[in-house]
Amino acid sequence: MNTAASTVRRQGLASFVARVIVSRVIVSRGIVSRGIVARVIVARVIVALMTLPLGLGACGSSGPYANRGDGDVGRPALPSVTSVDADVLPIRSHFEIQGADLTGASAVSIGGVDQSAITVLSDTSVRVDRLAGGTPVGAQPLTVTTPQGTSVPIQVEVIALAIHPPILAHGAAPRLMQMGLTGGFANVSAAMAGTQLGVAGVQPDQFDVTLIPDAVPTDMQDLLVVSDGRTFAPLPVRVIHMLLNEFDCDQAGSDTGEFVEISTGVPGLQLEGYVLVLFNGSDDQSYAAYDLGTTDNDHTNPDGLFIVGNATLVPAPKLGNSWGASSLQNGADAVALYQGSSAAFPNDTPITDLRLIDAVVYDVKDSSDAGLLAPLFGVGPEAVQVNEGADGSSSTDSVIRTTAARLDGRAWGIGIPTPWLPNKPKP
Ligand SMILES: [Ca+2]
Ligand SMILES: [Ca+2]
Ligand SMILES: [Ca+2]
Repeated sequence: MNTAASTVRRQGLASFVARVIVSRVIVSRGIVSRGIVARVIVARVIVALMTLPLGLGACGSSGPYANRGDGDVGRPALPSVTSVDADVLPIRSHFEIQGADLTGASAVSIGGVDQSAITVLSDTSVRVDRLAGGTPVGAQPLTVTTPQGTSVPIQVEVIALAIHPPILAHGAAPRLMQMGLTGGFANVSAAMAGTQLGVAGVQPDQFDVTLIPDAVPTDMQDLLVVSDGRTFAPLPVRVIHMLLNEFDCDQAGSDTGEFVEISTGVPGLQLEGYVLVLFNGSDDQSYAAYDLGTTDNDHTNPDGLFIVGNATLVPAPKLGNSWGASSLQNGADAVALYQGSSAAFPNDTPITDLRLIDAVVYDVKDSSDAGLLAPLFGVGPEAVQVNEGADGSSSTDSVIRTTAARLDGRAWGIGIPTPWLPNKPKP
């Protein structure tokens, strides 16, 4: 036997002898009968003989076979839960449960709903990777189950926190709405990827984030909310850099190859909550608006691209996002991408930068239109109008994005039309 095991065995024997002495003192003072003590001693001798050859186990202070007291020597310990690492648990959020004897945890139940996405981190910690959608809101019991049994429940607070739009483009100002939050929102702060977000319009059941700045990295990011000192568990949301990527307003004869291409960098996205608006340079008011991602059929393609354009394009635009021949005016006009819906842009809506995500002002050999440029780009160096005929062939050329700069008229050049495909500069 190695030294450690030998030491453990000596400690076990010493503990046993000490307990026998204590028992005899108890008997000598008439606290319990000699018969009871004899039975206890015999039982402990049996336990000692069963456990001592293993060297360990009976004397450990933690783990599934912890010594939880004289009567529990060698018996597997039930899991126990003490806390979670957030005050409020939004549906779809992730968080950790702290407790003891959690090794081998096979299930977490919250409000009676089994949480299928869990990870056992240690004997004292289990992570819920995604709070299940069907979990009821309000104060709910939480238990952890291991092969040894189920913990005594603790109470946690579950809320449903909706974000609109559900996908956060740089430049968007989403609204967060909650259901089931005790006391409602108050004194709210919000952060993402180390960036503190502006907050406005705080009401008990909703508040607005004023802007998702371009500095927030794209991809899945944890939204962290604190309301009245209560910390919400991190809620993953998708951040994208959504841009107008290419457009083609002019073709030979009747224009039947018109399109506006939007890039997101992510395949399979439904761009719910965003709208493409066409503005007429003659009066600087809207003449059409197209909701993006309004049906299940509307998703970005494998290149992360989305098209609004002539119904005859191949591949065709998605349902509801197509138009007839000669519908995209040839300039000077503008195309702009907003957070919102077409309901906010009935025909002849004045041009605006409210909830503006990206825009381009263009022409085919027309003079610049300050009435379009200034509201969209201001009067700085970004206020540049692009000419589809700059290379002399507007009927066969398109205008393509050449840098990732959002809301910058200098980010465009002449290309070969590539609807639904990565852009191709003109050689
Ligand atoms: Ca046209
Ligand atoms: Ca063209
Ligand atoms: Ca393209």
